[in-house]
Amino acid sequence: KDIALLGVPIEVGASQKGALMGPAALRTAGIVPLLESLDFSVTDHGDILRRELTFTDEAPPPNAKHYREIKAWTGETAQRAYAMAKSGAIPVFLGGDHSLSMGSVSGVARHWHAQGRELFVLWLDAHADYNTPATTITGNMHGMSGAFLCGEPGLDDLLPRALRSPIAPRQLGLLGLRSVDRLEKELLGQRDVWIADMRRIDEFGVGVLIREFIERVSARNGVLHVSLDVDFLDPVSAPGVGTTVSGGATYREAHLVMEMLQDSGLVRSLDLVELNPFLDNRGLSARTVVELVGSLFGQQIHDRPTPSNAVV
Ligand code: DIR
Ligand code: MN
Ligand code: MN
Ligand code: MN
Repeated sequence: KDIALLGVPIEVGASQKGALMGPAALRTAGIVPLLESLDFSVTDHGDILRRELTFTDEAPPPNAKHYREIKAWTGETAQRAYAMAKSGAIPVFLGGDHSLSMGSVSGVARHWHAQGRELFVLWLDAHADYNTPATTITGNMHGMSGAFLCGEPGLDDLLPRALRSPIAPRQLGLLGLRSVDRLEKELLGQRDVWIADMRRIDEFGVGVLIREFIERVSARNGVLHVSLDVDFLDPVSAPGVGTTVSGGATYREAHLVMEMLQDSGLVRSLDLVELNPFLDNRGLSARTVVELVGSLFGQQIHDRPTPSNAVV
């Protein structure tokens, strides 16, 4: 059981500065000893360094702020993600804003594609992050990651073809939504993305919904990448994020999601993104996220036997 950690301190994908401190806060909150206590062998690869990135000087597409910088991060992150996944470890990406997932998911998807396995992506987020340069209001690229990964047009040169491995919209699941832009909603409505917004969570409960998504993955013998945006959580449990939206997942709902994902045995990689320690309350959000990581990787309140049939 190997876990490989990589810090990706990118912050220009979001409007607020400070997410570059996320990896340090997650380490301070004890992510390494926690994973070791769960019997993982953890290799911390440190952070990608901005000064080691290669910047191009092409003309950026319209409505994509800091395109050239994000392109540099995405290329490096995708290569590192591919190598980490290929090594057999579970890659965990410490963000950094959500634009980092354009690289992390591309890299792990390329690995699983080469193995003949479909990679599903569970996006835990208040936002859909399904904007393109044609639908975005803000131009912030952390709001475009999901659309990019599904091959939507507008950011076609962000990653060289050899490093790209788009997923089909039906391989993407969005859980926790409560803030979607008008044109973004229109685009999503035309795609086969699995969506459980807060309304569905309120009505059916998060357990029923996560089981539904897990069944979609196992029905295709897929594997799963989890992309956790801190704003998935209600700001009461996690105020340290640039775009808080009230009415989010409770502390216990989030843990149940993680516990059920662990039971599924499908999770092969993870992003922890948008943590902004500068906006936080004495490390509360970093500690909450690290506790969720514990549930995702096997920490139990009361030791249950390994479920004989994980999904039912
Ligand atoms: C908004 C907010 N939909 C945008 N997005 C995100 O800027 O595209 N906020 N991801 O965290
Ligand atoms: Mn996000
Ligand atoms: Mn968000
Ligand atoms: Mn975001």
